Amino acid sequence: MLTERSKLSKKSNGELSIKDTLMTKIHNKSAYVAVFGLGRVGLPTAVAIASQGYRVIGYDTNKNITRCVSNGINHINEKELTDRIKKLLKGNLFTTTIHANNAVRESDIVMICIPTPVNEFRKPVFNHIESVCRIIHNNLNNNKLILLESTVAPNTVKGLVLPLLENGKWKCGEHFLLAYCPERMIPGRALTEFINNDRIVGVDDEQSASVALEFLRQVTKGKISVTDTISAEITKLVENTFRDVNIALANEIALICEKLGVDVEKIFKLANTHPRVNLHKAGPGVGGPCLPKDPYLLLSSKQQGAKSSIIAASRELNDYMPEHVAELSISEIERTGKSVKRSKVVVFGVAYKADIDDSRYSPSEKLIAVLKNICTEIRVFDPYCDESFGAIKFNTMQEAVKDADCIIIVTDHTIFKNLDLSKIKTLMAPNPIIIDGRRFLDQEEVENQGFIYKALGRGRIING
Ligand code: SAJ
Repeated sequence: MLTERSKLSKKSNGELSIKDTLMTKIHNKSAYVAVFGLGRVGLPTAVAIASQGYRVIGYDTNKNITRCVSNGINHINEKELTDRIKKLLKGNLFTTTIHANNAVRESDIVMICIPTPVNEFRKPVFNHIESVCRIIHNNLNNNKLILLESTVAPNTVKGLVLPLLENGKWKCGEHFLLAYCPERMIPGRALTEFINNDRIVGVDDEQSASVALEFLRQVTKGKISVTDTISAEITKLVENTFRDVNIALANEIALICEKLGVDVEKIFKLANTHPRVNLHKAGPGVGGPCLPKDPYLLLSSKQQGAKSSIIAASRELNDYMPEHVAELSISEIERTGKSVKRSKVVVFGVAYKADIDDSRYSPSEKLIAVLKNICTEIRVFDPYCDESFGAIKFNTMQEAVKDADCIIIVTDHTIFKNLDLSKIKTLMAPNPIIIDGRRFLDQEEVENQGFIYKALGRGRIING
């Protein structure tokens, strides 16, 4: 056991090496952990680590979030999180601060869980990371392990984080250790996924490797693969780009199927019987804080002159999907002979995916923006989200559909799978339309109830 002092290596002046100092603190759980960013990644991360017996201090630039969390109020709709936060606050294992300097000074391990957006030109914005690195540099009062969890453009650790942390004063390996361990948790199951998922750790020196690995082993249960920092950065981006490109493929096939009068779902089911084919799902677009942005972080390293077209084309296609859903809706309204301008359209779902309250970069945002230019009254119904993207928000489905001409199912919330069609029909205006962005409903059943029905990726079925 490394905790035995006899086995600890000492520097020439008799002090313990940075590696052994941190290893000891990690083993006996006396290491204090600061988590920068208490969002959908940082908060579950802080809670998961504090639950393992480490003292965690959370910091967020948004003072409102810090205040809520310190009062046990969870701003994230995650199972278990609220109860755990209250318990940890009570047990003094988790505290928050509005003073970034203190958070660094009081900690042995600093975890960075902050956003890494792209700008209007789809280039990475580094100010958040730069600012945290400067704060750490200015408050490096003892040996620390710095763990970057945020998704970043290739070479951010070596080219930006490391120089900012050292900045002529400190040395990695001597005063601090540095590792990149991108998060892999899916919103909605963040706590469980933090603990159980396999992880990648990027490190460029042996000491950082040993200490980061040891810490992660203490707080997670999945398999950990160690590599260099740039490989870890690219791997993280590739994971989300893989998903985005595959969704784009599914969407492109859906558009083709619509034109050919077949059902994309049927085609995918047949194709997926091949042992090496596993198609993603076509839908009304790709949202969330990661997939719409991460492919651009990967492309931002294209200065090297690598030829690339699939990734950008996939992004464009996925970005086009909400527009396509708007086009489907408008053409169905026109077919009824109604005035599109005067039609009342209800968007079902503003969350970017099923059964969560997160509406960041949701396809509904663009869909509503397009429809608002054409129709006078756009309504939204989403029991999970407060957001309305400028449309009129209704709290019940009954109110939302009253006298409406068209419903558009955008989010794949489970509740939209089992709609009470006969009731909805009685509430809506004559010749009601349902545009099904998720192919949730059975065409025959919907049409038998007296609706006009159009599903994304499902042409007028002519061949069974
Ligand atoms: N979507 C489709 N078709 C599909 C799958 C998803 O249209 O077949 C849409 C969803 O409706 C949603 C969007 O894609 O709008 C993104 O959803 P998602 O579940 O693919 O991704 P996120 O952003 O919630 O989480 C992803 C995850 N990455 C991967 O699965 C590779 C998660 O593990 C990461 O931690 C997260 O990004 C992140 O933070 O990077």
